[in-house]
Amino acid sequence: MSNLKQLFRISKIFGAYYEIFSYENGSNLATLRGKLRLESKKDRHPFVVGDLVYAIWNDSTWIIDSLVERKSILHRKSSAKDAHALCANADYAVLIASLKEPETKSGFIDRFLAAVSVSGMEPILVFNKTDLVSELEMNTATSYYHFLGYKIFTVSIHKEDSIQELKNFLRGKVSFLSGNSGVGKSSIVNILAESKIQSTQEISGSTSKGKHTTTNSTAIFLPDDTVYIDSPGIKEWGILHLEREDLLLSFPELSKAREECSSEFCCEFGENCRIQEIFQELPAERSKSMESMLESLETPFRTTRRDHWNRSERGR
Ligand SMILES: Nc1nc2c(ncn2[C@@H]2O[C@H](COP(=O)(O)OP(=O)(O)OP(=O)(O)O)[C@@H](O)[C@H]2O)c(=O)[nH]1
Ligand SMILES: [Mg+2]
Repeated sequence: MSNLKQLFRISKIFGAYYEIFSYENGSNLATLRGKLRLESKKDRHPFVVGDLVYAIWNDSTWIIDSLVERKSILHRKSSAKDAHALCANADYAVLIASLKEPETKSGFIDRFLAAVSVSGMEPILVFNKTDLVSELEMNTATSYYHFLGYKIFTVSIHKEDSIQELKNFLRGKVSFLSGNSGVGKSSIVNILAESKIQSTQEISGSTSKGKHTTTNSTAIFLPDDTVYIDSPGIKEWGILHLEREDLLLSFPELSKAREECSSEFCCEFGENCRIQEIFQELPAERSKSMESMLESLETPFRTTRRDHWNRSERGR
């Protein structure tokens, strides 16, 4: 094997080890070069799944030498700690949602869309488990997002045609699949990849929630340059890495109003504020969702009822 640098994509991360893949060299384990290891001590997450890196074959191992500039990166941030990078260089950030078992709340969808709006990825909404709800319920849940212009798929793992349509759309692209635990991310990836690569597990009967079956993000490569990245279920999508303006602009209804702002776009809801006027006209769910996101920015680290409960439990 030559000592030349070869380009790979990071497909999985296990502590200090990286699984890297290229169509030419297949899947390999790699470690970081000393210099990068030192840098990684400062930054807990120097690399993320989806990153493109150069690696060198040295002494029977692949050593990651450098990172290629990212064209997109998706984060979430729920606490004072660093924002958590979820995936880099994906073309599509695909939210897998379901209306039942478990229910993906519209507030979660809006937080996902806000985070994606600053990521450089295109958001795609996939409503799974159509077999569990009526057509009317599904249309009610999706119609407003359709109206806003988002790309939407309604699918079920029990309806092959629906997944085929999604597959055609994702062909040749890098797609990061995300969503609550149990919505069917791994089940869909297995059908898309035509292989039972990812483990799946039944929803808990008592809570209708998933069991966090997938614990590590994994990129799956198809021969036609299509890449699917399956990821662990997320409970809450923290948006604390966003600015107030990013949040407001993430709503297409409000970003349109920007052109009509009489003064500089200040986002302070001043006198004659066009954004403020449009805010009043939003459907109840949407304005509740935006208010909740703005409130998280203002009181980012407030204790939740659960924190309070945990502390009093510990105190006993
Ligand atoms: N009825 C129905 N069940 C589905 C559908 N898609 C997935 N499921 C079931 O939902 C359960 C959870 O699916 P998974 O694919 O493990 O969910 P996941 O999103 O990967 O969950 P985590 O890895 O925990 O984040 C499994 O029992 C699947 O068989 C669907 O379209 N309809
Ligand atoms: Mg899974």
